[in-house]
Amino acid sequence: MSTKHLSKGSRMPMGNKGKLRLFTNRFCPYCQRVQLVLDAKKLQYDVIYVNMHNKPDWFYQISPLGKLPALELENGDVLYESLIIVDYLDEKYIQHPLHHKDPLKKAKDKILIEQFSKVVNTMYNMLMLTTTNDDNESVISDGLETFEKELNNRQGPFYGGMHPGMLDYMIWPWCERAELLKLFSSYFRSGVLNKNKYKKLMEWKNRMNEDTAVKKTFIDTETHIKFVQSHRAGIPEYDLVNISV
Ligand SMILES: N[C@@H](CCC(=O)N[C@@H](CS)C(=O)NCC(=O)O)C(=O)O
Repeated sequence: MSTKHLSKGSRMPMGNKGKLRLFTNRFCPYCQRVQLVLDAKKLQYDVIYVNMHNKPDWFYQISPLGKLPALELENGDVLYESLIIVDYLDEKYIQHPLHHKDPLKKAKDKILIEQFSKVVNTMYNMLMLTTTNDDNESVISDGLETFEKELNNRQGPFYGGMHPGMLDYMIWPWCERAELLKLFSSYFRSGVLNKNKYKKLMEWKNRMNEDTAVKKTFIDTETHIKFVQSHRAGIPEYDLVNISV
C-alpha cells in the first residue's frame, strides 16, 4: 500500500478482494469525513492516496468524475459523495452507530449538516480561492452561532450525546481548520473567533481533539497553513504529512 499520493504515470494499486478500499487525499476535508466514520466504526480498510492536482489516468476507472473520496466496497462496487458514503457505512455496519436511532433526531441532524455546507463553501472560497465577498465573514459567524446554540440545547458535550456522532464527525474537518481563518481574514484576527463567545464550541473542540478517530486523521494548523500556501501557489504539496500504515 502506497503512503504517498499517487500521480499520473503511477500504476493502479492491486485491490485486496473482500476489503474496503478508500481513495482519498490527506488534505481533502470530504475524504476526512469518510475516514473519521470508518475509524469511529472500527472498520478495516485499505487506503490509496491520490494526487488531485495530477490525477493518475487509472483513477477515472475507479471514480468516473475524478472526485474524491471514493470508497470501493468488498464486492468491487464504488461509492462517491462523502455524505452518501457515510450514511451507507452507518446503515451497513451496525457496530458503533453514529446516526440517532430516532428518525426525527436523525433528520434534524441531517438538516444541520446541510446548513453547514454554507460554511464549507465559504471556507473554501476564503482559504483556497481567496475570493473576497462581504458575506463570507457573516456566513461563518452565523454558522458558529447556530452550532453554539445547538450544543447548549443538547444533553451531552457532543452533538451525538456522550460520544461524537455523525453530526460531530461531519463538521469536524472544517473545525480542525478554523484557526486558518484568523490568518487569512482580518475580521477573524480581530477576535470574532473569540473563545468566550463560543464557549461550548471551544469545549467541544477540545474534547473532539481527544477522540481516537479524530486523532488518526488530525493535521496541525501549521501543516494546514503550509498546504494552503502551496495550493495557492499552484503546486499543492500533498505529501507534507508522514503517513504511518
Ligand atoms: N460533494 C463531494 C465533494 C468532494 C470534492 O469536492 N472533492 C474534491 C477534493 S477535496 C475533488 O474531488 N476535487 C477534484 C475535482 O473536482 O476534480 C463530497 O462530499 O464528496
